[in-house]
Amino acid sequence: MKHILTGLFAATLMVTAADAQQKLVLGIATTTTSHYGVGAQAFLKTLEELSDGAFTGEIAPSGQLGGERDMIEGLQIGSLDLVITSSGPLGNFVPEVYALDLPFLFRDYEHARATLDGEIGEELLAKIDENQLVGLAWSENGFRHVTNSQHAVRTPADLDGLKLRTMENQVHMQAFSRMGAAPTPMAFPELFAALQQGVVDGQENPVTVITASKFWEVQKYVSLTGHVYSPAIVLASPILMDGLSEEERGWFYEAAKASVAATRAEVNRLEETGVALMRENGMEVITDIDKAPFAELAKASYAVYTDQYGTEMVERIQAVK
Ligand code: EAX
Repeated sequence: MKHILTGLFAATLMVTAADAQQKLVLGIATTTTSHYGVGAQAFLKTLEELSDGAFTGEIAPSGQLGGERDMIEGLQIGSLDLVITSSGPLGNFVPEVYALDLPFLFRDYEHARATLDGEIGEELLAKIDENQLVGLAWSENGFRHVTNSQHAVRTPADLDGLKLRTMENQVHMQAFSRMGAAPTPMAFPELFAALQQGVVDGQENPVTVITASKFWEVQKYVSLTGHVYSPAIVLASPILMDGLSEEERGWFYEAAKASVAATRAEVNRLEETGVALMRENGMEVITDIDKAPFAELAKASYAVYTDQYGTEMVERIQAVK
């Protein structure tokens, strides 16, 4: 089904590419009303306005075109035009990006946004552009928290033996095995069913994703561990971008900026309202977490990045005010 759909979209693109008007497809793993959905709508609306209707687009939500790793591959082969994705699977394509996935690195949203909007963010976008992808702008998923169906998690000992779905990300897997869980990497579109069927006991995601995906239907406990900041990114297909004029490319970068602003505003809103929403839907929210013992164990995962690239980037990120 996935492949038939991708084929269909590719065929549509081939027809419309010859016309003056290009219809684009933008994929997201979450729903149309999620923070990415809001960002995707802002992207397409801004692009349509700037281009006077020459570029229009539609959103392929909820992993219809596959998981985030599949969609990134789709950009590289040109079966998909645009993706808003977490950085989760991106390190598999551009290992330098793992620097952003290190647990307990960013102090707060301000620190993360300043880093991504500054020279470090620019440098990493340039690295992405060297790997058959176009990084238009860093966006946001949010600080991630652990949810599960078994018991309240307050300490690393409470993670012991929990089968916990992680993203397909070496840093995250390493961090969770050090913290005591049994990490099971899995693409996001498979996650809800895996939780429902008890294939895994828990998962970790920001409030944005927990609420958009209604994880309260399959998870009782949420612990506000905030163990890692989860960047997102607006990515474009190099095959699409290479065929554009400089002016047109500029519109895509402008649209990405508008998308990031809309997504961050939605993250802010959900950070304020999300906990109440989770409680209203029956989740037990554990807020009094001592993060120090988690951080101490999780730090071992830094080696996934630093063994290859050293500690300089980590120190530069820590130094961002
Ligand atoms: O990007 O895979 C994940 O857990 C991501 O956080 C989610 O799909 C949003």
